[in-house]
This record gives sequence, structure tokens and C-alpha cells, in this order.
Amino acid sequence: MIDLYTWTTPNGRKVSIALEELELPYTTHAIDISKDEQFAPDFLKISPNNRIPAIVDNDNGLSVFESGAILIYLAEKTGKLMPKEGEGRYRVMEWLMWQMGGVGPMLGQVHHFVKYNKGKSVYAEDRYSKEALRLYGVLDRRLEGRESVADEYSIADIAIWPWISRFEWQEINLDKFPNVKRWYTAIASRPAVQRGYKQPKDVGDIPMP
Ligand SMILES: N[C@@H](CCC(=O)N[C@@H](CS)C(=O)NCC(=O)O)C(=O)O
Repeated sequence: MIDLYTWTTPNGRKVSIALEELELPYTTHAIDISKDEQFAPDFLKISPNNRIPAIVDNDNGLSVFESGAILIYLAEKTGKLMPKEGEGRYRVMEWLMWQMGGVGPMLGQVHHFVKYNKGKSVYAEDRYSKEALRLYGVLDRRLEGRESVADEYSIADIAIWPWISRFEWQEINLDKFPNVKRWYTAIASRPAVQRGYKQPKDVGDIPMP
């Protein structure tokens, strides 16, 4: 049994979606980041960066924070959603790292400046919106003629998808990125994704283009 500490955000949903896809039993603990629950001393013991998500695997007592590390941990624990060796493994790793280093931080800034603080900094809105468009372009080119970012559906798709589910917040028209739109829609139809999206609570259906 795994304990999942999470909230209704893209980084949190990555892990609940992976747990659902892997059919691993888990208990969800809501950490309401709007109430600063991520700073509670007990939570800091497992997530010293005071951010969700984090897990504790009760099979071995191990705790893991940082969504990318958690996804790798779960893939290795089960032998699924990432090849064990060879080129395929590095295809997954590179797109997972692309998400962790680019998509997450940059689209997070778009949410901050464009969705929540519009008009406060035109410079920041332009800068991060331009970067968002560039990243969507990279993803669209990668998905040309492909169903997943690596060779098969993997933790890399699971890491990227919840960020794309905020395309409306990012003021992105998915019609301009037809490969992303096709990939996004296909993943949204997976029952495990629909279940994972609604953790730790149901705040509405998956946004559809
Ligand atoms: N790189 C981290 C980022 C985690 C992250 O930014 N989590 C946000 C929610 S999506 C959070 O907990 N924010 C709380 C805060 O900023 O205090 C990961 O991927 O796990």
C-alpha cells in the first residue's frame, strides 16, 4: 500500500494517474497548498522542499518526493511504463526530464503571470507565453505520426499530460497543435487517467478542446 500526499494540481495528478495506470493500491492524503499544509512539520519529513506530491511506500518504508523521481520509482517497482534498459529507457528519461526542467517550470510561470496576475508584468507574460508556445511546438513536432512521446505510452506521457490539461489557463489554442490535441484527447479517454485526475478530490471534468 502506498500513501500519496497530493493536491489538485498537474504535479500531483501525475502520480495519481500513474498509480491508477499501474493498479497499485494507494491511500490519498490531501495536502491543501492554499492553506499552507505543505509546511506542516510532518509533511516536511517526507517532502523537505515543502511541495506536493510525495509518497510513502509502506512495503519498504521508503518516502520519495519530486514527481519525476516518484514516477521513476513506481515504474521500476512494477517494471511497467518505462523500459528496463536500452534506448527506449533513455527516450522515456529525456522526455520526462524535458517535462521536469521545461514544461513544468515554464507553464507554471504562465499560470502565475497570465492566469492569476494578468497586467502585473507584461514582460513576464510575454516571455513565458512565448516559451509556452515554443514548448507546445516542440511537443507537436515530436508527436507527428506518433501516439506517445517515447516509443510507447509511458511515465513521460503521464508527466506531460496534466500540464497540457491546463491549456485554457495558458491561453493555448490546441487547434494550432493538432498532434498535441490528438495525443491529449486520446490520453484523456483512458479510464485510469480519468480516475487519477480526480485525486485528491473531484474539482470538475477534464477540460476538452
Ligand atoms: N518539481 C516539483 C514541483 C512540485 C510543485 O511545484 N508542487 C506545487 C503544486 S503543483 C506545490 O506543492 N506548491 C506549494 C508551494 O509552492 O508552496 C515536482 O515535480 O514534484
